[in-house]
Amino acid sequence: MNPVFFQDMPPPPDLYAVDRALNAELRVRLPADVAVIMGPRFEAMGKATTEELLLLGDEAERDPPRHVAYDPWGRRIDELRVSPAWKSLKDFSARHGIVNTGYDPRLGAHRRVAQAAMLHLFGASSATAMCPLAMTDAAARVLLDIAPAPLRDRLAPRLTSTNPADFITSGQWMTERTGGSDVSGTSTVARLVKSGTDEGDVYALSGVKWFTSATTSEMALALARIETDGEVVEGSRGLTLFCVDVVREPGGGYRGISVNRLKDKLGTKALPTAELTLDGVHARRIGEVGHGVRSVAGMLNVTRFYNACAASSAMAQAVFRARAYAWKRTVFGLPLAGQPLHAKTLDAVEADAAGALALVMEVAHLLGRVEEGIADDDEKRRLRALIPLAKLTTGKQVVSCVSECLECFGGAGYIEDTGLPRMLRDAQVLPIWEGTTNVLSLDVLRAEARDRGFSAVLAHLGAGVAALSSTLPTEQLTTLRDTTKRLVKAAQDAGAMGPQAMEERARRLALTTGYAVEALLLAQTAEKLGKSDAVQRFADFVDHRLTLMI
Ligand code: UCC
Repeated sequence: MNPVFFQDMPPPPDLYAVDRALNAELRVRLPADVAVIMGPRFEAMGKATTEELLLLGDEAERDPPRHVAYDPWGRRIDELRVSPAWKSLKDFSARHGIVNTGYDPRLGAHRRVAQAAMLHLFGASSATAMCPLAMTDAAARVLLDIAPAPLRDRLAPRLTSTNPADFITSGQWMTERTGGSDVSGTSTVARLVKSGTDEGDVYALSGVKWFTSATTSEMALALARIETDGEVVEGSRGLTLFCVDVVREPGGGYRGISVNRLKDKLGTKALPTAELTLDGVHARRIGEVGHGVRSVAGMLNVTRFYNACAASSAMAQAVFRARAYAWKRTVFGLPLAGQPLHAKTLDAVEADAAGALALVMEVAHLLGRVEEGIADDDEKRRLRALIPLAKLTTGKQVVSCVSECLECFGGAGYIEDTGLPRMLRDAQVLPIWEGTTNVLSLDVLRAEARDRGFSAVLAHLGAGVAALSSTLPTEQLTTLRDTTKRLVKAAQDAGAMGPQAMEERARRLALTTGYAVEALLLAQTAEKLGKSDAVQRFADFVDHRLTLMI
């Protein structure tokens, strides 16, 4: 035996090459003409995650942003100093068309599926550069949908550009000290400066924004309360959506904005997240006065979709790192991968990641159809409920899955310079921002009350499960059928008991629905492909998420 033993870390995985669940999704979801366009781009992105992107991400994490409030002579400059790698990540994402893919007319209704695959490859290696891209994509969506044409035409092409010299990113300034979930307490006021300009009415915004992620962006969408003759309308019905151009003054500092401080966060260290004081910064109104929440909903739908993509990406990355390690690591005379209990654990987390990806892809499929204008009413209603369901379900999955994968490394999973603990810290933000598990469970109830969205998801689930063939493994098929029956009954019982009972049960109903839909999607893919690994993922997923402990 070698007297000196050193364990090597396996190289990071190229998910395009190793992730069989991704491969299966692309095969069943993308038609040949779209696959021809996207194939080389997926390949390039997969390769980049083991080379260029890997280096940029690590460098951005090593050199986190700093806030320099004053210059040596006491002038307020408010510089947010980010690493060169962080800037290169922005260029990289423009060149690879991360946002642009969601707007590429050549991809038709498949654009969001293609984009979800890009995000699945990119996200976990991006040092959270995916966060500004989520907000950028969301801002483009809102501008295209509701902004005055000249404003839309000035900004949307830049937000979706593939040219790094043109590409800009957007922030999202909603959260104030009164809360991120309940925006009704927003105290930022907007005072009219000039009405009737080409790009819309200009207002001056004043207030404190408590969380502004990606504060180095060139623009932001912000909620504020219009003040007329010193009066405002309280509550969320008094909110309006604005588009802020973030402008640097020639002598330093931002025009009408000061940076109070950068947040000291648990993770997402490369991402500058700041507290800002707005002091009369100019902004254009977009959307109707007093309909800020409804105007911002289109933005939330896109950022929540990205959030779910980030979760599936982190899960897959963690799983395939743990798998690669299990082949390298020998204990008790055998590679870990050859030990039954460890192998079973890896199968379970791989199936969990596959389930999350399947749900992401279903949302992407529906989102693409809605944006292309070809979705029917049932698809629109399902999408309305599936977005919060996907965000909340994958947000819970990613934390437990990444934690399990770290455990697969033993003590090394707890050691900073292996890079593994960072994955867990970064995963923990995903159930929090863009709506916590509880807030999104309540949003599912809102989707039901207004659009019968939850009913549409349950009806689709019931019909899908009933149509599954008995060629799938009997035990797991029976478990999925039983779960679906119990879920539908629990939803009906809660509905009959009234609003309070419904709220109390919203989280359990939402999570059970999320897992059941994932199981159904895995089963449908297994049936379509008839491949043993896809069937096994369905069975492992049901055992992991739907079967009681014993
Ligand atoms: O900003 C943050 C950090 C940024 C980081 C970005 C990361 C991106 C991901 C990165 C991936 C790597 S964190 C802040 C996040 N904050 C939130 O997500 C807000 C969470 N809270 C909610 O979602 C609440 O449910 C609220 C704020 C929407 C509730 O407000 P209201 O005023 O009580 O809402 P209402 O009255 O129920 O709804 C007002 C209108 C209604 O339409 P109308 O006016 O026609 O009756 C609703 O139907 O808005 C509509 N609406 C929606 N429509 C509300 N929510 C939605 C929705 N989700 N979709 C469609």
